[in-house]
Amino acid sequence: MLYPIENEIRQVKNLNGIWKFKKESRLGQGVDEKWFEKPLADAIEMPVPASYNDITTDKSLRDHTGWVWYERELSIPLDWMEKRMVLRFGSVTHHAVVYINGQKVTSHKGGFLPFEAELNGCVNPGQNRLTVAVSNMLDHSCLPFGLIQDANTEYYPEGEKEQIYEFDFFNYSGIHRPVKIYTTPKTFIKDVTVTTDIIGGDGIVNYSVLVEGDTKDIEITLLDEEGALVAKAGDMEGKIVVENAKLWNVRAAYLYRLDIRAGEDHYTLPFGIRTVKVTEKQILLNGKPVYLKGFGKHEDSDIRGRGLDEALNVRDFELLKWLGANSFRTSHYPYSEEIMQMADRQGFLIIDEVPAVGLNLWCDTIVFQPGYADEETLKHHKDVLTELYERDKNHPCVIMWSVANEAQTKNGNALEYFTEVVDHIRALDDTRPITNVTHHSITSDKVAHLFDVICLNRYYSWYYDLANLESIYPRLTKEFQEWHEKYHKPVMITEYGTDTVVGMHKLPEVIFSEEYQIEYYKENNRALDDCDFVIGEHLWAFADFMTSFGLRRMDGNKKGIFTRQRQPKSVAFKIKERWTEPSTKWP
Ligand code: BDP
Repeated sequence: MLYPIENEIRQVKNLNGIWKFKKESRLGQGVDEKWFEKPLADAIEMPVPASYNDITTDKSLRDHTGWVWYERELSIPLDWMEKRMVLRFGSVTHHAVVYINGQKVTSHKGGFLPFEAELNGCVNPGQNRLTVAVSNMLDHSCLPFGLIQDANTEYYPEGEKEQIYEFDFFNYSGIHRPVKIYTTPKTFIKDVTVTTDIIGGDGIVNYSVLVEGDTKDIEITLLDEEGALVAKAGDMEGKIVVENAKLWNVRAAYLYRLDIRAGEDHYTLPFGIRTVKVTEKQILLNGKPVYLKGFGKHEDSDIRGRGLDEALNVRDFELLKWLGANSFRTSHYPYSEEIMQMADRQGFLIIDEVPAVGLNLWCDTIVFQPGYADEETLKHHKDVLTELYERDKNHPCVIMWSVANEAQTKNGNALEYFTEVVDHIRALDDTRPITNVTHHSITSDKVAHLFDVICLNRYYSWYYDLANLESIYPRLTKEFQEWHEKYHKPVMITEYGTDTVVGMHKLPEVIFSEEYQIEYYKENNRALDDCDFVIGEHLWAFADFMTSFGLRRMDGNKKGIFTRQRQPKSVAFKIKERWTEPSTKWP
């Protein structure tokens, strides 16, 4: 799905800002009372994009399970009526039903990917009413996977639902990414796919353009970063050779542009020329080994929750560069398109993950039965992979797809389930490696052979063998060796960390202190340095983040190298040393 752009043909109108907002007080109230038919009564104000949970002082809204309603005026310029008009949501978490002037125009399931609706025939010139119903309920057919049950009526208001989920981040909800209307001509460029290869010093650019409507008239121009002409082509699909190509490299990005004119439409796509390959011990970018230094992250901050925040994103990238990081994983769901574009421009390598997080952990099995992951879950898993691929396929920053985080991959139908998942994504994209991030041991996991890289989350001396720092080195080296010897694939640590309370100092170190976090990483990194098949280290986590409330979570997860406000804990300076001064052995 193409990102909306503006040029002399296409226009974009941003609908971000303050919307009207109302929470249902019983499930189904909005539809029963037809809230979409007239302006929302007794509404409050709500910013878009943002999670709604932390904006007000209302506890029942923060913890709400069910539907909320958003509404705003939509003004359509008269001259747009002749064009094709598209309404586009960057993401709505997790379900959306969209109405214009009381008529349903589209719905979408899945909280982290964009969706669109054509507006022709649904809008009038001048003022219209846009209403969006949003639900945060997660059941077995959703990703993330969840269960919904009636809340205990003795202690909860009548009819209240309780959401059970098995992932360690707060279920932030709302309209999380920009809402836009854009125009195209009636015959329009619907899609563009670019893949690249390198032969000698030349870049090979394979492209295909999908046009909807009646035109054979197509002109493709390949431009370099300064806008100078590199090559021209005149077919809907083809191969362009870029002699002495400037490659897109880690932390040294170079973006060409494919400028497409089809009929009256015009679209420009930035892309990079690069290859990604995996050998038995390495991951190669443009034929050269790269060691991944970075994090598992979250889209998460004070007040706006998971809502897009450009200031925060720029700050995060500045901190990544300050540390000498070169990569991150979109744990545990696809991040905004704006983040992916920033990574393209700045040369960060991304492991792009779908929201299959905590899949069936509590059931301990995948059995294809109602209430467990079943055919509906699998279908949605494939749909989300398709949507992610269609959104992100042209981003050079995406070097690997991750199909799940800590899914149950040891019992029941796990092998059957994940074989289908892997076949699905491989059929869509044969240019990128695929991984599954696992917490399982080598003896319990049944699916590792399906993937190209073994990605392991490991918490020795934290969740296992707490406070036994001496156990880390022997356990990690032994275990990593075993994985590598069994599968002959590169291994990467995708999560390791300790909850650390900023400002808590203890000598000698004790758990939760800043000193413990330093000693913990020191021991782990010593082990990683002694395994030559390890292709990277992603610390858990980049910054502290909000979770659901529980005795193990004091105001969220504190495993950040930075605080939630993006200030460094002591360990950040050690990591910076490790990642920026390769000759300096830790510490
Ligand atoms: C891992 C999960 C991650 C958690 C982390 C933790 O993948 O989402 O936040 O543990 O407990 O198992 O901090």
